[in-house]
Amino acid sequence: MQIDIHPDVRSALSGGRPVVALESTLIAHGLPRPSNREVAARIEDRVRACGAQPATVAVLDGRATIGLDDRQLDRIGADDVVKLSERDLAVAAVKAVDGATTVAATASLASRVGIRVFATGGLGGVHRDADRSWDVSADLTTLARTPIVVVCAGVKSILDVPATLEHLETLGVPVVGYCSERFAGFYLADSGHPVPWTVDDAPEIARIHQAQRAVGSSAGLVVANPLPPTEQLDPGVHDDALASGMRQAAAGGVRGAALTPFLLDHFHQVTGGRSLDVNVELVLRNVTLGAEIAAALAS
Ligand code: PSU
Ligand code: MN
Repeated sequence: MQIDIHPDVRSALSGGRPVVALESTLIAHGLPRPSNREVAARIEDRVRACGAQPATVAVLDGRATIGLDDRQLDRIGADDVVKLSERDLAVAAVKAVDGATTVAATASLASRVGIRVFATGGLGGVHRDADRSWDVSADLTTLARTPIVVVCAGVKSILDVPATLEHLETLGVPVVGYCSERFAGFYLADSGHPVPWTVDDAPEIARIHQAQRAVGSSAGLVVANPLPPTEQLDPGVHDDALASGMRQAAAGGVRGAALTPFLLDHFHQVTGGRSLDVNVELVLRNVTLGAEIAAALAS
């Protein structure tokens, strides 16, 4: 697959300066239009304000693109963009389509060009009905063989969180909580589950990433960065929105790749936009930490 690297990203990488990869599925399918485009800009601006180079990843005309200019961000924020996981990249290349990359596809492409830190909202994971649907996000299997730090607010609360944590353990992907003993619950500060390890600062995370290489691991590192309780979605509102969203998805036969965008949109509607504010806030916090980790790795 042809990989185009934005000149600013290329010079940051060759100069050993901090770079933070960002995913485009979050923009294209995780946030409502048209505010998604403005949020994409805010996320990139935050990375720059923290002294790092943003590298939003997408597929444009079938070419993997690492670092997007304004017009390319417009294309990702528009209507007719498909959702590409890692397995779709080769097909998308041959069909020369525009596509937004998931955590799996973004991590894979970013790592391939030497980016070591990636910040996003929530990872994909094991869905609640996975015992019947087999719906387990490729985000997990990709992270098992992709040496990149992924800063997230845990996994989407629509998933089976304990099953996802178990699966990450099986796959050999370490999970650390940033300044917290609790695994972040995406819209909520606490998913209700503990993390195996707690880390206190960005340099420690950078050292763990390096130590993984030293012990011969090619796995990623999940850094769960919980919202402070004051910033989270009201837990009661959250649980009601989740229950009604799951019912509607089941009734409408929504499943597979369409389920995440459907449920996120449902949350945005039933919370009157509050979930969107929380979603944006948690991504901004994650990219801030991502920039600190990238700086620690660069120094
Ligand atoms: N979390 C969000 N919004 C999103 C996603 C995660 O808050 O849009 C996306 C990510 O791109 C993640 C993908 O990789 O959902 C997982 O999709 P699936 O469950 O179909 O693998
Ligand atoms: Mn899935």
